[in-house]
Amino acid sequence: VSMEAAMFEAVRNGEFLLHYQPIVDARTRQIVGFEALMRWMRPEIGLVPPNQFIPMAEDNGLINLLGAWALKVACVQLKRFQEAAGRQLYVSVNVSPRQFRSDQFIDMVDDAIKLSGLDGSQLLLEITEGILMSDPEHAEQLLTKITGRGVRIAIDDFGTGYSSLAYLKRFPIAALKIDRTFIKDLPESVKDAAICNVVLSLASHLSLLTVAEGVENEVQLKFLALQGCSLIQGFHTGFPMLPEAVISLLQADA
Ligand code: G
Ligand code: G
Ligand code: MN
Ligand code: NA
Repeated sequence: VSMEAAMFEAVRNGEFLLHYQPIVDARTRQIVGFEALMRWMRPEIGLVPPNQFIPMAEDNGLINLLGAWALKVACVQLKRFQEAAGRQLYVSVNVSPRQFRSDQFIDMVDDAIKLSGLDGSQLLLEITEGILMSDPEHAEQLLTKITGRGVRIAIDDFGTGYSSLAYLKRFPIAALKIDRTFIKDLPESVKDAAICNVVLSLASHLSLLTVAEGVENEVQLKFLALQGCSLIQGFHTGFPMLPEAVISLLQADA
């Protein structure tokens, strides 16, 4: 069977799952939230990473179904995480271009919030610069609706797209996620250090949250914390993990 046929079958068989990667406060190192990351568990093959199926789901339209599912599951799961932690957390969910273009997207967000009973402010949606630039009029309208629910927007892979800084002025954005490519050679790389420094300064002046992605060691974390980065996500502070592992971690910590 083709990969595409296998995907449709997989949706029916419930073969998709979400891993959750901790996002921690750069100073206190306390977990403040999680990014939900989709995986496909194929029988007899194993775990398939998103870069091998998201582009296909984007092409064949399945991403709308998968995305709606991920949104609901992540919100419901966050409720359980909060119970384990005894405090408020947030969940960050990736939104693909096709989902963002869909007229049903705002209803999916509303459904996920209603079903989970979360406050809108506990959901953060990650979009890329390209999504904003391809149809700014639509983006502006949809983002106004989304942020009207209290839901926050983060720019994923910040600095890697083809866009101008003007969109930071135009759109209601709450957070910048600094792409891993700018983090991995810190602090030795003079260029990466300069880029991070400027992005963090820009974000601070615009009152935006910053999340450094792909932080893999203590030196990188210290460097970023010192430069004023608010939040850290990476293997150094937590791998993507199954919900049961998240709950154990939060209970041990509570
Ligand atoms: O976990 P991993 O590094 O393999 O994820 C790679 C990328 O796959 C993420 O950065 C994200 O852009 C994408 N991705 C992961 N989960 C989802 C999801 O639920 N929806 C969408 N649209 N993309 C996702
Ligand atoms: O596209 P997006 O930025 O959402 O991708 C997040 C991806 O990055 C996830 O697939 C996750 O598995 C991966 N990731 C998370 N932390 C690290 C890290 O510290 N190092 C590396 N190499 N990858 C990471
Ligand atoms: Mn992301
Ligand atoms: Na990213």
